[in-house]
Amino acid sequence: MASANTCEVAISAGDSWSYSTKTISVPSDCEEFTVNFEHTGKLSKEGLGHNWVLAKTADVNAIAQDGGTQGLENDFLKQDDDRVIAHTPIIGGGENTSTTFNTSALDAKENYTFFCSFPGHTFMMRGTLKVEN
Ligand SMILES: [Cu+2]
Repeated sequence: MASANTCEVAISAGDSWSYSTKTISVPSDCEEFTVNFEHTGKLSKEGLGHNWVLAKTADVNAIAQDGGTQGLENDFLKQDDDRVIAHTPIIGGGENTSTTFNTSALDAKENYTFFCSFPGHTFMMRGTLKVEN
């Protein structure tokens, strides 16, 4: 059993289109994994909001395309999109949020990408999530 600290990660984004990290590793002995996400900038969520969305890499572009028209109130995601493994709400400067997901949803052989679904951010705000062996 891993210690609680290894089953979570802190990631942030400010008033630009990038995350503080490009790679997240999930230890294979974590049953759940928590992502603590902070917006370290000053701009509002309407102006330059960010979220953290996890999906299979192959699904990312379609999720972002479908979500782009869904509005801030839906976190720019299609509601109940079962391609989305986990996501936080969109937050603005000075706010923080988190999401916890069950690692049984992850396959060590699969490629996962985390991204921001705010329109215009998706292609720059991306990183890789992998399960450690
Ligand atoms: Cu963003």
